[in-house]
Amino acid sequence: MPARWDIFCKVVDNYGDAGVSWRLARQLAADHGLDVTLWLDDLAALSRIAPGVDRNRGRQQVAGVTLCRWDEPFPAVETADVVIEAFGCGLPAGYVAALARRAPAPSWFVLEYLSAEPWIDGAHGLPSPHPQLGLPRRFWFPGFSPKTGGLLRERGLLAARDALRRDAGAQRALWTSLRLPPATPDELRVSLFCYPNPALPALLDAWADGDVPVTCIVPEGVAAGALDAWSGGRLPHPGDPFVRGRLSVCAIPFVAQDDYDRLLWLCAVNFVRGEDSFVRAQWAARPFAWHIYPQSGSVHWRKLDAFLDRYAAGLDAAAGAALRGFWRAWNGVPGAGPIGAAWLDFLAARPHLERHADAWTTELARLPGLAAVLVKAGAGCV
Ligand code: TRH
Repeated sequence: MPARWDIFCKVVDNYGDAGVSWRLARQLAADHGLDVTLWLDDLAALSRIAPGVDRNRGRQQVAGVTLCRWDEPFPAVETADVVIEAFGCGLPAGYVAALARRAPAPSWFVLEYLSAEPWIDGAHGLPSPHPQLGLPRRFWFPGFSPKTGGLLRERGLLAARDALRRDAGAQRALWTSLRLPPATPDELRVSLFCYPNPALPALLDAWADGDVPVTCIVPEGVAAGALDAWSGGRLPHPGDPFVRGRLSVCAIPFVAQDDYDRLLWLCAVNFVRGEDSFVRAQWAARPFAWHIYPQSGSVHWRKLDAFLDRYAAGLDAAAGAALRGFWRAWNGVPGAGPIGAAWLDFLAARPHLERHADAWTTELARLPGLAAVLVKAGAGCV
């Protein structure tokens, strides 16, 4: 009998909470043959990025995972051998009481948010016993060093990426399915996924007025307010791009996670945000820009710099400065220069950034993936 795993997740906002939990659940089932149930309190976001999911069904089987809506009062269910509490969402009281009756005690992990800050190395794996019942529980911090819990990476992911990059027919099929023309050799194809961003209009201007033709692919609804205003009410829709100067803005519907990966693999520059798309851009190994999730007190700027410090460490000084300047302008960091000029520097540094993206991904891929390490820990092997 495969071990039983339960993942609990509450959607705070957007797609990342559901997206990370779903990716982890699918990987545990597909790559490790585990019996996984994902308890999610809201299926709406997931149903947009996992088309097999019916947002109105309380219990369903999708991609080898049992997906259950986390309703309250929570039913009396059999507890699992390994329990993941995603992003410190807490567990239903009755479930915790049932866990306390289990012998031997289950493995219980609190999966935390991703950060590149150095303190993560020391915090990963620390015990965090349940305050009232003393049940053993440990922190699991994803991260970029061998001392952290790693990053989600499916088995065969990079081989699948490379195969798509060699397969012109499969590339055409993807573009056609998104109602996009195939990429031309002279254009720069960028994907755009960001939060509302005051820097966007000036970046669009820079693309429209630039020397290089840019095709900007944006999932419907993303930056819609800014795009509507910038295009004078001609918000693009799938199959109906908006063109100004050298820029075509092409909308696509939200796609399944695996297709989103493919999109990133085929674009020359990827704009990503939050946590999961940020990681996927790194597996795509192309130059990218991260719009970090804004937090109160601007602590996110510290996190942005922590990642930049790690990521830019192996870059030559000029390319590193271009990357830093562009990311800081894109994230509205005080003191950053205008985005248009920062974009030109980023573009000029592109050959360096491309080589570096490849080297960075190769290094990251030497580390075991998050699910693989978690499986060992869940079995008491770490
Ligand atoms: O949507 P996000 O901003 O999600 C989050 C949440 O805000 C969360 O509260 C926060 O804690 C976390 O970020 C850091 O960005 P993210 O993390 O990139 O998640 C987006 C998910 O949507 C990711 O799994 C990729 C997926 N996706 C698709 O599958 N298809 C698409 O077309 C697009 C645009 C995204």
